[in-house]
Amino acid sequence: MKKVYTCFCTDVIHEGHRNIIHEAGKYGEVIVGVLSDEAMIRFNRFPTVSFEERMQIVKDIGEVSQVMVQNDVMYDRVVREIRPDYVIHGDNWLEGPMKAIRDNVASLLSTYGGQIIDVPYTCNERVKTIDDRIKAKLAMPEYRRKRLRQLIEIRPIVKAIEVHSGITGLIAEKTIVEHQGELDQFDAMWISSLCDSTAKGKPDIELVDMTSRFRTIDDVTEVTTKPIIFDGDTGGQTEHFVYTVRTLEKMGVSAVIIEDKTGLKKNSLFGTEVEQTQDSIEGFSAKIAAGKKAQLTDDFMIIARIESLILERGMEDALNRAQAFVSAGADGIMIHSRKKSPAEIIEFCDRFREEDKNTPIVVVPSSFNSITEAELADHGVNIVIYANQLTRSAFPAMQKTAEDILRYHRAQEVDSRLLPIKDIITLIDEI
Ligand code: SPV
Ligand code: MG
Repeated sequence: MKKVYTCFCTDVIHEGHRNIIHEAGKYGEVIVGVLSDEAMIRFNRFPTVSFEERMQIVKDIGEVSQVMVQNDVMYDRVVREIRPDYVIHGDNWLEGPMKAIRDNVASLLSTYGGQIIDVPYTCNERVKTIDDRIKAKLAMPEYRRKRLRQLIEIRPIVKAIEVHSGITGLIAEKTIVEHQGELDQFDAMWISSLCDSTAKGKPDIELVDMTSRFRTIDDVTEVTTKPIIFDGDTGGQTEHFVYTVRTLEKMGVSAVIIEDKTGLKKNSLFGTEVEQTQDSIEGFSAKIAAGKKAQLTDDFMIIARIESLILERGMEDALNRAQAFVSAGADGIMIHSRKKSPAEIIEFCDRFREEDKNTPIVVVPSSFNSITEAELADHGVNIVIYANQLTRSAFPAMQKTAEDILRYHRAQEVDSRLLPIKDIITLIDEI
């Protein structure tokens, strides 16, 4: 009997999957791989049911003779282990980032004469409705909120990108790339105070009020499913912060990061060039404790951001504060630096990890941008935030377009740099 292999990364079995199984059965014994959660997150979306349930729904299909775990998006291990005569898949992998997976399978099968079967991808209203429902579930506050904690458990390092609108949210949500045989995407979104303020043409001094910041969150949550880390600046008055915590939780935000500054907050990347006041350990610990007491779910995280390195108060001060803020109830520590070299961040992480193996560490490598995600993970970092790169890339592009239209008195010269009209009108999904 010939072996026919297919891999499923789905929470439900719909007619498209049944069609694949049916076609597979015509060629031999059907073996189905279920993609592990970790692999699924990298190239598809977060599962809405547990891995065990996903295994079970495949086992329950009568025509399936064997179910196995597929731990990687690429098929190397699977093909080595079972040497399938055929690998069957929907023909949607003939283009886009998934083509890399098909290429991987084709090259593996070619070594012993195995074959790929591409079946027409089932794309109809019924399948689309199922897909929309799964996305809608992922976007619901109770599912979205807990996902950051889940990702910290699963991912070697959680990657967040800055968003400040529906459209930047869509970029964070949908961008997936293939690079050197690996598929990857962002895990989470960062609602930066700098970029949220900049998008409104305002300075990053807590001038854009919370109600307006919540509107930005609304715009983002309307069109995305990924978890949100909110830049809460100083958290404001403790009496106000407790309300902010409740609202963020209600909106399905996973974490707020507040920084240990007080008075008029300026952006950290100014460092000591402007006057900035660091809060006392006692004052900031009390704010964290009040926030933790106010929160209603176990999912929500309050992350304490330490500004000692930014304000040149030294490593010992940063480490003391980290310990104190964790004792006060912080669910994570963000350590910031504006040095070009990552040395002080690495030292902090290594020394913090000597004492504390578990509390998540967050970093924002805007200045120390040479360090890779893998290096950060090696030093115990759990979350990396790309805090402003989308805004900084859009601004020069828009400015140049505006200048060139003025320069040439028409728009023809800029057109080749623009998103085609067809793409912009089809960019937004309709329900
Ligand atoms: C932000 O993105 O608003 C931040 C990070 O707080 S930084 O701008 O580096 O201070
Ligand atoms: Mg900020």
